[in-house]
Amino acid sequence: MSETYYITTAISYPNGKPHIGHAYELIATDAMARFQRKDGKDVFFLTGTDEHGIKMLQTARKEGISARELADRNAAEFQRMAQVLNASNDDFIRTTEERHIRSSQAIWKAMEANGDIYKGGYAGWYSVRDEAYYGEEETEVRPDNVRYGPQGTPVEWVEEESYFFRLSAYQDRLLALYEQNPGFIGPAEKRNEIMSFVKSGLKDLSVSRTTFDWGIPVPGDEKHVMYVWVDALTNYITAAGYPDLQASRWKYWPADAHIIGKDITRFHTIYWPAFLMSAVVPLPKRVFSHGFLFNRGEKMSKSVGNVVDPFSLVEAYGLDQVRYFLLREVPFGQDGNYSHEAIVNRTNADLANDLGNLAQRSLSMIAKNCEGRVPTPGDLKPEDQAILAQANAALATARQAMAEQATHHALAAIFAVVADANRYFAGQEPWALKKTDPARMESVLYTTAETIRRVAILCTPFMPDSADKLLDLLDIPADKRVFAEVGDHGSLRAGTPLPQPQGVFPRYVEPEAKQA
Ligand code: ME8
Repeated sequence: MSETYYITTAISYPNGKPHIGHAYELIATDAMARFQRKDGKDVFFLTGTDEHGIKMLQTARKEGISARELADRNAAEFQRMAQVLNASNDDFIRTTEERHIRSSQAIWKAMEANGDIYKGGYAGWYSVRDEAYYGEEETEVRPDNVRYGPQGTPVEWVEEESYFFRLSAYQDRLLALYEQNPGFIGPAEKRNEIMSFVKSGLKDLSVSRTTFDWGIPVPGDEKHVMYVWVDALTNYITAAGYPDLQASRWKYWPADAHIIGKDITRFHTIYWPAFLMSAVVPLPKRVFSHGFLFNRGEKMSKSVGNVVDPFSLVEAYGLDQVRYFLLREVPFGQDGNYSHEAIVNRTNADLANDLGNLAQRSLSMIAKNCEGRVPTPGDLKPEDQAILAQANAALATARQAMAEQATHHALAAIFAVVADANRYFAGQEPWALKKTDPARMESVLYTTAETIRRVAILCTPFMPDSADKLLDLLDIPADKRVFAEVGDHGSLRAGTPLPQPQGVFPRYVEPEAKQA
């Protein structure tokens, strides 16, 4: 039986349409899921929507519809986005589903049974936007006379009866967790930040609300609904079958990686492991916080309004171009910018010029000069062997990088092979060899096509459709498009007939230039 690998995105708030930040997270997580599948693992990849909480209720009220209608309408948009982005998620969870209500109530009862839930009164500075209470010292009154919380959102004084989770009791166990499992939080800077926050002391957490009812009822006290983050975080075990530990999917838990944005790191690295420890459920292996994407350095968000819609981005540049750009250009874990120029430069240079042209030129030569069949190589020279070995080494580098969610490093290693393969091809001048040494020409064309095969397999997690088109041109069967086939033993067989070559990566041309 193959090793399992469970990876998740955050679940998005469907109080608006999906934006580029959501697309970014989904694309990155999809590439990671696909990468592990290509490496032979039994992968479970989860995404979904976080449908409860006061924010949903407020937006719904503003629009004159019910929270459920709002959730239904926008959850459909998130599902459509997953399709348009070619996400390979195995499930899409909605927190309003019956299975999730059952699971959230079960984890609540488990935490209660462990003595970690008690009733009290709560008064504090509450941010509606963050759905979080903050200590007075975390807030500040700005010149506009409004008090703001640490995320820069307005806070108000709220008093209510509330259940509490004994988070303070978990401080030492959490610190031990971070100490003993340095990989639990990535990137490393985030780990340091969280450790010093936890060291500064944890307060018990208010985990129920009575001021509204759009949430999961607290078992045994139905005038309370659960604080949305208790319900939201639980999605990750719901999808694995919790509380049914005999469920066929329970084998996937604990998750190998939760991929989330930096603004929700505390929820995932402090609350979530504490809830799980309390409920006696194993902890996820890793939480990785990626950065925020900005449009030319400007912050995008639903409330700010300068949202760039992922659907139009894909329409303008092409899906695999957008996927490649986001995963290659921005170091995963850091904030990044994108702009029209950056997308066009990056994809024209790397995809159209480097990979696209190399494939087009070499495969056209094969079509013309080798009767459209895989050429027959003679003894390979050191320079031929070097480029093939570099492709094999890129797999090792990519594996290492993807284990740390460094998609940009993985792609850099793969595209370094492409750049060197172009130099190799230009340096060997197969068009000149055609007259002087046709046998050597065949070796060079073979080596180039074989390098493209390896690179294309390595590209499948990142640009699934385009990589498959390249592999179609090399007549590689579907079951051979896996990492185990990258090395020499999977090499192209001389004499195999190949289809007519076709361009795979069109150049982006400005619409004005097209008309002219
Ligand atoms: O936070 N760039 O939902 P959400 C990159 N429901 N990532 C971004 C981003 C940007 N500009 N804006 C948002 C929630 N994100 C909760 C999660 S998980 C149990 C509950 C990321 O719709 C954000 O950091 O506000 C988060 O990981 C994801 O998009 C969903 O954000």
